Amino acid sequence: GRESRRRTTLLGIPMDAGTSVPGARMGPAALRIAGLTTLLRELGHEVEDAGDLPPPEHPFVDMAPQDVAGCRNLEEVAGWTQSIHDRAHALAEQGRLPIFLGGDHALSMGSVSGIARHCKDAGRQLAVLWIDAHADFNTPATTPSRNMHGMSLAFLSGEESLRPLLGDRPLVPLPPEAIHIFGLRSIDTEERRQVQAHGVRAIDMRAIDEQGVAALMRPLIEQWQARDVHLHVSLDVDMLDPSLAPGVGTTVPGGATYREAHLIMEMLHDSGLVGSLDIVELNPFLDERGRSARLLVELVASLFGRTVLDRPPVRMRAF
Ligand code: 5AB
Ligand code: MN
Ligand code: MN
Ligand code: MN
Repeated sequence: GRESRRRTTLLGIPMDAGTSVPGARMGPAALRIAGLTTLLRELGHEVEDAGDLPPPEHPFVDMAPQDVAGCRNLEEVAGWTQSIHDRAHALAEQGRLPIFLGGDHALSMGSVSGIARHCKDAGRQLAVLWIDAHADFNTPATTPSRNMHGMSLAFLSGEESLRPLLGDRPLVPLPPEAIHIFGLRSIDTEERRQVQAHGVRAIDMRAIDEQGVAALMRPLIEQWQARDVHLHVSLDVDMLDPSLAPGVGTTVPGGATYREAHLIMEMLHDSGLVGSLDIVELNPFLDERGRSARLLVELVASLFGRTVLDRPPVRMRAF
């Protein structure tokens, strides 16, 4: 059986300051309406719903003027980053499994940095699986859009120009080997240089087409298990094909199929390594009759142990 009960906390992050298309602020409500809490409880997990994080104060951000110009809604994003970071760090310290309900992908600057800080304190290695059509590795100098949801991974990798977003909180930068992008199919020219220069691993859609999800996920999971990492999964809805999940601002054709997406989640569940999760970029204002929200909730079910048939028990561990 899979009675492994996780102590989860849902935290809504109703932000869309990281984008130029509003609507992702409605994401947490849509995920709740689609039945996320009930479903996790039905799977046997403890669920605490911490509600939505309130919109933060806008702090002063001590960033170089030429970089400020590249960042839309800079102070707002910095405020969110700092308050999300504090909550993420606290939840990790309490041994909870936080599920961050976005909200746009800029929220991961706060969630992952907070988790990274806790992992460092606790002497755990952190690995991040960035499931996304995009690399989110732009900087204020390279961004074609000024949208900060396209910069989160660069920030988390220690990009200096973005460092002021966290104010005086300590930043624990992720080493390149801690990051895997999965599902990549849209990358900007300068961004691609950055990803390659940093040595961040990316599994693109062509690799998924040629080798399949299972063959690509297996070695990653084995490598993470060997190091007993805390795995943070950052799920950007746009990794899915837009025909399945139209409720996103940045659709890119050629995304994951329904079964590919579920298989990723099922394998991650069986790994027993997942310690925190972001569900980001859902824009209910652009959705069709709640389809995208419902699909996401189904995917979370697979990530938290729903199976078609019984399978042998899997290894589980505490936070
Ligand atoms: B998302 C683009 N690279 O920087 C940019 O949805 C798109 O969090 C970023 O992955 C997409 O504006 C950000 C063109
Ligand atoms: Mn993203
Ligand atoms: Mn700590
Ligand atoms: Mn994306």
